[in-house]
Amino acid sequence: MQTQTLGQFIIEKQKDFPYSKGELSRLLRDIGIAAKIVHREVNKAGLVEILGETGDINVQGEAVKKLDVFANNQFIAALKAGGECCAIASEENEDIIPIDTVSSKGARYVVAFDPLDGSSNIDVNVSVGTIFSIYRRLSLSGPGTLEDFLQPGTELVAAGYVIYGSSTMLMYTTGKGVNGFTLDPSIGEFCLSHPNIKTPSDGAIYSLNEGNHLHFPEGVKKYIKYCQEEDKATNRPYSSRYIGSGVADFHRNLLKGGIFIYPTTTKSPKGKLRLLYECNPLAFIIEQAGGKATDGRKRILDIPITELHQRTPLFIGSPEMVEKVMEFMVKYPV
Ligand code: P6P
Repeated sequence: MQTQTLGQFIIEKQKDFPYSKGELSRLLRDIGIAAKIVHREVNKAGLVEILGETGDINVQGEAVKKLDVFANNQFIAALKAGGECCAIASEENEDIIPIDTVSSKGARYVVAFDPLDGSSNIDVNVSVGTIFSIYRRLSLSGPGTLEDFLQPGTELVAAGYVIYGSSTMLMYTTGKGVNGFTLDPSIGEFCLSHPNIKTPSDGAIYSLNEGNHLHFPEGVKKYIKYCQEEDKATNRPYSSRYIGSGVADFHRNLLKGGIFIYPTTTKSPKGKLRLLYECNPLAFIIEQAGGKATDGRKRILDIPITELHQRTPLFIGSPEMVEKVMEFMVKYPV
């Protein structure tokens, strides 16, 4: 059977949005184009002078990798050229990037993205990813504004990620399930490979950086101990799997079942991961796949967002695992 390309799929699903004039479809197309260009560069990173650091420090206080800059520029360029969004927010940029071109007149969407999540792993050939979110603008006309991005995750129109790994995959949702596409470099197309993904309700993989154990909340420490206990009836002990590249850890757990936790730590008293760029889009995806995402107490998508680079603790994955760790967080509240 002829596999369906991302473009064909987007057009076919456009009928799910009766009032759509195709803008969202074209926006997803633009993201797919940038992902192919970044794929090409990531896959030859070891061969050309694009590894290593630029010597700059980004707004997150992290060393900027050359591929971070390349990916950031590609997504910004593709979104500007496509004319379907009126502003961009990138994790690599301090402020939003308003778009006020002739082609973006009347654009109804804004896009937030983390251009290359996990980029500290690039130089050691570990999978990295792009995470993107699409919101309807709130401002009425002209270039988009900061307020267009300060919307809770429940207002997301679409979200997705690209994982540049053993193969390059693009996964996304528009609120009607999650579908995955694998890039076939021989034809330069993302082809439907994982239709209507549902994450296992329970799992046997837990992912977190146990180097921070000393400063974890008590509930997280108790949950880790629970994961390590012998109990055949509940498939314990679980396996500890932590790549340190959030998209890669998330993707594995989405498909196999599992839980990813980045709690508060001393170094990150509000959590390390960003609500707008990482947690909301992944939370939208996991919920659409039947999973759960909380900050240890409340649903990620309900968290009010008051600043662009706001951080939050993240507990995300198989619903039964998230519910279990939340029991420990309630029982041991400090
Ligand atoms: P740590 C990468 O910098 C990232 O934002 C996520 O991709 C990843 O899950 C996390 O940080 C790793 O953080 O503190 O464990 O190195």
